[in-house]
Amino acid sequence: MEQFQMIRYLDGNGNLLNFEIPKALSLDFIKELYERLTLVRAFDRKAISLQRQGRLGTYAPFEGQEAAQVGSALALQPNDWLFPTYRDHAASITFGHSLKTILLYWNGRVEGCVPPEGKKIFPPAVPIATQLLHATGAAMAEKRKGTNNAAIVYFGDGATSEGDFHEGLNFASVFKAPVVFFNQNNQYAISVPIEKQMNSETIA
Ligand SMILES: Cc1ncc(C[n+]2csc(CCOP(=O)(O)OP(=O)(O)O)c2C)c(N)n1
Repeated sequence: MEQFQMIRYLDGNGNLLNFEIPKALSLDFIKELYERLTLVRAFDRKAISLQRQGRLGTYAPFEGQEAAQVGSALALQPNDWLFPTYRDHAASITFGHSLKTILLYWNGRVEGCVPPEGKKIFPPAVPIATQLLHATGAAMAEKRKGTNNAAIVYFGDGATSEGDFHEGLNFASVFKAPVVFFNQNNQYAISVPIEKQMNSETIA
């Protein structure tokens, strides 16, 4: 089986490793990416602080997963669908959610589930892996309607141990649904390390 390896662009001190900036990326776009990463990291740290002060009900941090979320959400077209979990606010913010909406969500307010007008962003899925089925269904509907719209669905390594994960992938495969399954393997299902959770060598 092909081995997948970690991709690294910076060393531990922030020095650039052997990496050339792809020609397709303009300096302006690189600055935009950096700005977006900085924004979501600041938001994440502020939200943790608010939660510790008792001013937010609860909060699931995403530090370390910003680039995966910002980059993938920026690759979407405006009419695509986004299905996040409780840990994917960087993706939702990048695709159009306001910071205020996310804070309302964590204070248990229903307004926190409402996307901006015309944006197809689902409320964060807390029941693990259920969102894979929702995304597959939305993508199948887009296909039946004959549009070019697609769906992206985020999920953790732990979610791959759920039946919903397999059902979602199977339906998407059988019906050729335009859905991107975007796994973020942070090595833990909250507290259970990946080697205790699966026998697969890699999630891919
Ligand atoms: C259907 C369901 N079963 C169990 C839980 C309890 N639970 C909350 S988070 C979690 C682990 C999720 O792990 P992973 O998908 O890797 O996400 P992350 O660790 O990034 O939060 C579990 C089992 C749940 N929320 N939903």
